[in-house]
Amino acid sequence: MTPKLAVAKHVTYVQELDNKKDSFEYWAGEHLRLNGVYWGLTSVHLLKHPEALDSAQIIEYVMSCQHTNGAFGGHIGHDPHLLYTLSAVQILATLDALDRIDADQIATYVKSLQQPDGSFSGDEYNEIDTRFSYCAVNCLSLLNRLRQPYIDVDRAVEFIHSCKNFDGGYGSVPGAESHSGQIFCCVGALAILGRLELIETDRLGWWLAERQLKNGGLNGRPEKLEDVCYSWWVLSCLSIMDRIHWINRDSLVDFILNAQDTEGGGIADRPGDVSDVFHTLFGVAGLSLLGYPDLEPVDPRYCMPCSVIKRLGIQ
Ligand code: GRG
Ligand code: ZN
Repeated sequence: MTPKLAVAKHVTYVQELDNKKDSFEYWAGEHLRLNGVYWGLTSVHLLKHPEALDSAQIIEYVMSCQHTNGAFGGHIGHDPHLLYTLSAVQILATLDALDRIDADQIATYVKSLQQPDGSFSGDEYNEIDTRFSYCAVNCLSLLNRLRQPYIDVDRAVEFIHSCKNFDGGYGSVPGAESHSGQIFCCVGALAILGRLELIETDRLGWWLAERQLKNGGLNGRPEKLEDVCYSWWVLSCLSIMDRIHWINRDSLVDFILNAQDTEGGGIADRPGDVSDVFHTLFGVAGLSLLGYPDLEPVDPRYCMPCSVIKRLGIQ
C-alpha cells in the first residue's frame, strides 16, 4: 500500500543534513552547499515547518559565501556563479532578509553575464545555457530589477525563443534537444517576463503529458527513465500553461510517495533508491502542485512558497 507523506520524517531528515559533516555525501556535495540550503529550506517551508531551520544561522552562512562583486559562490571561498547567486537571493527572500544585500550591485553582476545575443553565461567562463537565462530572470525579478539599466529583457526573450524546437520544447542552446529541465527554465523565465504568448501551449503540453510512464512517474525526454524531480520540471510547466489535468494525478502522487524513505526520511529519484535533499524538494513541490493536502502552495515559476512571492509584491 502507498504510504502517506511522512512529513515529520522529511523535516527531521532536512534538519539533520547539517550534522552529516563526516559523511562522504556531505563533502562530495560541498560545491553545491548553497543550492542544498535552498532545497532544504524550501522543502521545510512547503512542508509547513518553517521553524525547523535556524534562520539567523542560515543567513550568516549565505552571507559568508558572498564575494566583493555581490555574487555568491557555492560555499565559503568558492568562485561566484549565477546558479549560487540565485540560490542566495531565493534563500534571503524566503527568510525576509533581502535587506542584507545590495540589489543594485547584484543586478549589475547579472547584467555583466549577458551576451550580445541575449543569452547568459553562468560565470566568467562563458558557458551558455538556458538554465542561466532562467537564473538571471528569476534573480532580477526577486530583486525588482528586471528592467533597464540592468539586463536587456527583449534580447533575453529573443534568445530563449531561439531555443524552441519543432516539438514545442526547448533545449540548452539553439538546436539542442528538448529536455524537461531546460523547458522549465525557458517556460519559467517567459512566465516571469509575461511573454507566455511565445509558447506553443498545445504542442508543448502534449509533449510534456507524454512524459508520464505506466508506473505513474515522469521522465525528462522520450525513452528515458522516470525520476521524481521531473514531477517538478514537467508539472511546473503544465501548471504555468494551465494543463496540469493532462497527466494522471493519482498515479503520479503514488509514484512520488513510493519514492519516500518512510524511516530515515527524504525522497529518492525513484522507489528503492537512496533519498537526497534535491529529490526531497522536487517531490514535495510536485505534490504541492498536485494539491496534496497540508502543503504550502508553491509558485510554479519560482519554486518558492506562493506566500513569499506575494509578500514581495510580485504578480
Ligand atoms: C530554482 C528550481 C530552480 C532551478 C534553478 C539549475 C536550474 C535553475 C534548473 C535546472 C534544470 C534542469 C536542467 C534540470 C534537469 C536535471 C536533471 C535530472 C538532469 C539529468 O539529465 P540526464 O540527461 O537525465 O542525465 P535523463 O533523465 O534525461 O536521463
Ligand atoms: Zn532527478
